[in-house]
Amino acid sequence: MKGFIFDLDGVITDTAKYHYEAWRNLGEKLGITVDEKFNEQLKGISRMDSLDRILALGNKENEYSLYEKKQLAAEKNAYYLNLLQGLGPDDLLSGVKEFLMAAQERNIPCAIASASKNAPLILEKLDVNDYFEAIVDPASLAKGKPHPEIFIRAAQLIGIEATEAIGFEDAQAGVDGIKACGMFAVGIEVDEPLIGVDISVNSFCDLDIDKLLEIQRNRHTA
Ligand code: G16
Ligand code: MG
Repeated sequence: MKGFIFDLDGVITDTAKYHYEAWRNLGEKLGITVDEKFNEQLKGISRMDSLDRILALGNKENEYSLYEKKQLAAEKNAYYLNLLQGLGPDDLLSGVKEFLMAAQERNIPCAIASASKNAPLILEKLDVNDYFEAIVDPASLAKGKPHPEIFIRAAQLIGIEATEAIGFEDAQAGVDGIKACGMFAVGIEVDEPLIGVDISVNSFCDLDIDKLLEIQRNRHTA
């Protein structure tokens, strides 16, 4: 048994840049500079936790009530959703569609393990819903990435052990979660190097599905 577990933002599509733009915009309003380097720490982190990190960056963590924070998070999400308006199948990252088709041909189940509450909407816009047997609902989780819960849940949903799955991530928090449950980690590295991955590539174009499965098999029996 095997299966593939994908992060969404930065792996299936480049919505990571829209998250960054939306947080930067909110940061400007609050007088907090969210730069590209700091943004790396927000990748894979839930909406409210990201907001908490930004407020802490500006030493403003005690300035807002929970109600106000929820409003700020909703404001960021509205800005983000606006940026997503034109999203379509052409926005799949290179090689993703071919990889998903190859998985389907081999009857390898695929699941989404994304911290994003917008994941179902994004998958629908990209027209790739049919390739996934399961999407973890991040609202159902006790802990976010880097905790492994989301990856363990994704494996359960497709009926395999975490150690049988291959996880794909672009963020350090996600890679840490994948490795914490003994899963094989493929890093999609664009800017920052990812620590602890089993394999790293720039895009799915660099991945041969059969070779990947062989490497994972050998790792297991080694
Ligand atoms: C993504 C992004 C994060 C974002 C989080 C929550 O996670 O990487 O930057 O804060 O989802 O997204 P939303 O506000 O849409 O619920 P992932 O796990 O897909 O990389
Ligand atoms: Mg990501």
